[in-house]
Amino acid sequence: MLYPIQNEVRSVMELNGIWDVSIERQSVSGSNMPLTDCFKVYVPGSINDQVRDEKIRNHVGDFWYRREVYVPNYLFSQRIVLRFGSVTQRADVYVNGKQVFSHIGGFTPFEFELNKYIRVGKNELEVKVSNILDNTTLPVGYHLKTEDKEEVIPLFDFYNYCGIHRSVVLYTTNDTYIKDIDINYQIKENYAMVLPKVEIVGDYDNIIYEILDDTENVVSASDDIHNLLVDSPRLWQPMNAYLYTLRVKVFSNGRLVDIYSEKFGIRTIEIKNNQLLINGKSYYLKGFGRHEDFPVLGKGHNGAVTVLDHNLMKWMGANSYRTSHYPYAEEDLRLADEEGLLVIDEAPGVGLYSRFNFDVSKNNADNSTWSWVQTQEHHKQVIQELVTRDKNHPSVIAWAIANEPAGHHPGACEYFKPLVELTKSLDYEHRPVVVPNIVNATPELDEITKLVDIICLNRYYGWYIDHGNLNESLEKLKKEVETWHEKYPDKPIMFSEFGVDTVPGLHSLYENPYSEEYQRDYYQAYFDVFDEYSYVIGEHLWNFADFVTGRNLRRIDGNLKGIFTRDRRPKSVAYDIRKRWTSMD
Ligand code: GCB
Repeated sequence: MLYPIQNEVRSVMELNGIWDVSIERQSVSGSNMPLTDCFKVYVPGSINDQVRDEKIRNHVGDFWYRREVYVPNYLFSQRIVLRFGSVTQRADVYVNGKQVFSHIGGFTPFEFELNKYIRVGKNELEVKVSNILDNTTLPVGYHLKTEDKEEVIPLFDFYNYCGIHRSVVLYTTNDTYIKDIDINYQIKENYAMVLPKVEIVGDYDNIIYEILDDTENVVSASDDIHNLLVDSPRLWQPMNAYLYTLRVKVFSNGRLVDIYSEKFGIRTIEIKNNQLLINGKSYYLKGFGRHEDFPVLGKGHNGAVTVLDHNLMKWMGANSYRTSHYPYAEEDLRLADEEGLLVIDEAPGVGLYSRFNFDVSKNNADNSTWSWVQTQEHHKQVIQELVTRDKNHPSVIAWAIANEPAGHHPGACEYFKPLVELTKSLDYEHRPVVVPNIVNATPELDEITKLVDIICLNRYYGWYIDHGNLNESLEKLKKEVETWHEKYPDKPIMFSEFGVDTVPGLHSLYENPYSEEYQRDYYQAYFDVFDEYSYVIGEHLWNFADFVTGRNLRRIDGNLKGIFTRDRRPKSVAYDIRKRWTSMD
C-alpha cells in the first residue's frame, strides 16, 4: 500500500488532534445531542496513558472515537480516501452513522474510498476501537469473559496499548490512480535495470517512468519498463545510503491524471556460506530489538521520538534493528532508508505458544499450541499487509514472520511452511525470512529452523536460566551455538535477543542481578562467546529501551532490559557497547 503524499494531483489532509472518546457509543448521527461521558484523547496516541481513570485505562472491549470532519467542496471532484496508519487492535469505522469499513490487526494501515458516504461540509466520523485479543488474533491472548468480568491475558511481554496509534488522513486522487508500485531491479556489470510493476486503476493511455538521482536529475526515462537503465548505479550501502526515486506519471488524453514518486535503493542481499552478504560483502548486525513505547504516547507514533531513537542507535554505533514484535510506523522505515540502517521487519506473530511462562522450565508442560490457535489465516493477512506495505524499502533486509512460536509442538512445520512460502512469493526480492527461536525449541526438537534463512536465537542464559550465574550459563550458550551450527552449517546464526533487567542507578560490588554491573558483565560475557564463531553474524540487544508490560511478578514497572531507560537516558552499559560497536569494522 502506498504512503499518502501530496503533489500536483494528490492532496493530503490530516485528521490528527483531539478526538472525543467514550466507552458507550455517544452520538446519533445528525442529532445535536450533547455528548456525555466522553473524554478527550489525542490522535495519534494510545488511550491508556492519556487518562487518569484506571477503569478506562484498563478497559477491555470497545472504545468509541468520534470527531467532526469538514470536507471542502473542491475535494469532491476527486476520489477521497480515508486512511488510518494503524488502529490497535481492531477498527470498525462509521461515517455519518453508517458502518462502512472494518479492519483487524493493530499495526498496518488500511484505507477506503469515502465519496459515497460524505457530503460537503460537516460529517461525523466514528471509530469503534477494540483491544480484544484471542486465539484468532495476532498478537495472541487469552480472552476470558464471565458475567462480571472481561479480561485479555496477553501471551506476550508488552502492554496491550490500544487506540488510533498512527496518523489519520484524508487524501485524494483522480478516478484514474496508481494503486501500487513494486520496484524490482537487476544489477548487471555496470548498470542496473529497473523493472517496476505498477498497478493502475481506471482509464489511461500513457505512462512515463522516470528515475531520478538524489539531486533530482532524471537519469533514465521511458514509457517502456524495459528501458529503465541506470548507468554505474550508486549502491545503497549499510550506514551509507543512496536513494533513487522512481517517478510514475499517468496520462489520459494528454492530461496528467496521476503522479507518484517512490524512493528506492539499489543493493543486493544474499545468504551464502553462513554469512549475510549485502552488495556481496559480509556484514555483522549490531543493534537492538525495540518497541514502539514512550511515556504518555504509549504506542502512538511521534516523529520526534523516531528521530531521537534513530540518532541514539547511530550514536551507539548500531547498524540495524528489528521491529519487534509488530510492524512499526511507516515513518520509521522511511527514515531508516535515508540513514542506511538495516531493518528486520517483523509481523505481529507473537504469543504463538500455549501457556507461555517466563519461567522457561515450565514451558514444556503443554504442547498443544497448534491445535489451539486459529491464527493461520490471519497470519497470512498480516504478512501480506506487511510485505505489500514495506517491499520497496531498501532498509528492510529480512522478514521476521513470528517471534518465539512453539517450534517444537506438533504441527509447527505445517503451520509455518505455507507462511514462509507466502512471504517469499509476495516479495520480488525474496528477502531472507526468519523466525526468532525460543530456547525450548531446541535444535533436536525444533521444526521451523529448517524453513528459515538465518537462525535467530533469543537467549537468556544468566537470566531466566542460571539466574545470576554467568560462568555456568556461558558453557550452555557455547554448546548450543555449536549444536545449531552442526545441524545447519550453511545457515548464519544471529542473536536476535539477549539481555537482563537492570534497575538504573542500582550498583553492586558483586555479580548481583538487576545491577548495572551485572548488565555490563553479562553483555561482555556474551560478546566474548560471539567473537569466537565466524558464523555468528549479529547481535541485537534486548532491549533498546525499558518498556511497559502487563502486571507480572517478574516485572517492576515494566521490562527493564533497556540499554536506555524509558525516557532514553543511557545505563552504564551503553558506553561499553558504544565502544565495542564504534570500533568494530
Ligand atoms: C523474549 C521475548 C520478548 C521479551 C523478552 C524478555 O524472549 O521475545 O518479547 O520481552 O524475552 O525480556 O523476557
